[in-house]
Amino acid sequence: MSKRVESSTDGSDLRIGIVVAKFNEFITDKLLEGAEEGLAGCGVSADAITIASVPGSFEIPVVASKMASSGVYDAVICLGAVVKGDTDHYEFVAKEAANGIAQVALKYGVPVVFGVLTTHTVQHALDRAGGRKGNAGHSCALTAIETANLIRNLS
Ligand code: INI
Repeated sequence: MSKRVESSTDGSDLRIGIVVAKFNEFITDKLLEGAEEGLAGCGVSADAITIASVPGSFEIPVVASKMASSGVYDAVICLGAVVKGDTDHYEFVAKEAANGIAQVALKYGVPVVFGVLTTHTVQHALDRAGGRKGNAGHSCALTAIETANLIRNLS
């Protein structure tokens, strides 16, 4: 007989860390707003949320690592906006942010959610930060809650 492990979007008993990049702050502020709304909608109280601002998306993994390893947080949400410029810098920042975030999650067994937009234009980022394509911060909040509850139910 197979056994299905269920998850839930009830965040009332969860502690969440958020790491948000200040680079492209006019975009990441909106992602943060979406994430906070999403968490509140899942019943996460404001005092169960810790927000850490970092200079840019490249700095997200090291702070996410500190949070994930602390044992304090059930999930960490990473928010940033990497927008293609005139040089290759964008490629390196985006890759390191994505790889670093994935590594932190696997190393500590804590969901570390990838809410770093990587787009070719500012408009494409704004579309995904509360614009016509929704708010990636909001969907990351739900992903964090669901994955944290799933992990809790597995153990
Ligand atoms: N950081 C971002 O979050 N988004 C970007 O688009 C970006 N670009 O394109 O340069 C960016 N660069 C800064 C980077 O994250 C680091 O803060 C910096 O390199 C210092 O380590």
